Amino acid sequence: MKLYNEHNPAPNPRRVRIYLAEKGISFPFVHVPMREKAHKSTEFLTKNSLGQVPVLELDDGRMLSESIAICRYLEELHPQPPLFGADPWQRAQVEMWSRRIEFGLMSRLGAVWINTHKYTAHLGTQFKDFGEASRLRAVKALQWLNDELQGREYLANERYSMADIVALTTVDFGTFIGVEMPAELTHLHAWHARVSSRPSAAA
Ligand SMILES: N[C@@H](CCC(=O)N[C@@H](CS)C(=O)NCC(=O)O)C(=O)O
Repeated sequence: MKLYNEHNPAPNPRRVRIYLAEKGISFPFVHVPMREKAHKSTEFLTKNSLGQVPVLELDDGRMLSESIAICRYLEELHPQPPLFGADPWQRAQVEMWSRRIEFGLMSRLGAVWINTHKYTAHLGTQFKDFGEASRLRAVKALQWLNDELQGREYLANERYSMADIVALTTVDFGTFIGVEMPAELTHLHAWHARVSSRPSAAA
């Protein structure tokens, strides 16, 4: 197996790297330099027609895209320790939280990134009003997350899971693009410090 990867601050490949570090799994990474548009090359588009990283290549040549799908596949091969929940209820909780973070926060941050950031200005028309409205919604999502984290150490099942990986990479990407966690969101900051202190967070 090998993973087509991009370095930080790209949040989606980082999800897989953190997952691998938590599991103690390693296999080769192939760097796909996005600044050089390697992810949009004809060759890379045969691996993922969306031109996005990460992509997992199996030993028989099959390709798997989508960071969470990649981690779910690896979870089937390496079930311990469980990062997607240990029973039907726990698995549903991890799914619920991962989807809430992706749809409620990551999609808003993506809109801020594409529509307001100087690094993406060359990609096409930026709809600044939409980007700024998305920034407000992203901050509201952070406030909601802070409230949800009151009295809890982790997002799902009172244990570290894929949902925390998705949230950590998303929150850190927000900071990179200028949507920081407001200082008064103390539960969110405490959770962030907790998950960032794990060695895997350096991935
Ligand atoms: N939902 C996908 C998102 C993948 C994605 O958007 N990756 C970014 C890098 S972090 C990318 O390749 N962006 C280039 C593009 O969308 O054209 C996943 O979870 O893997």
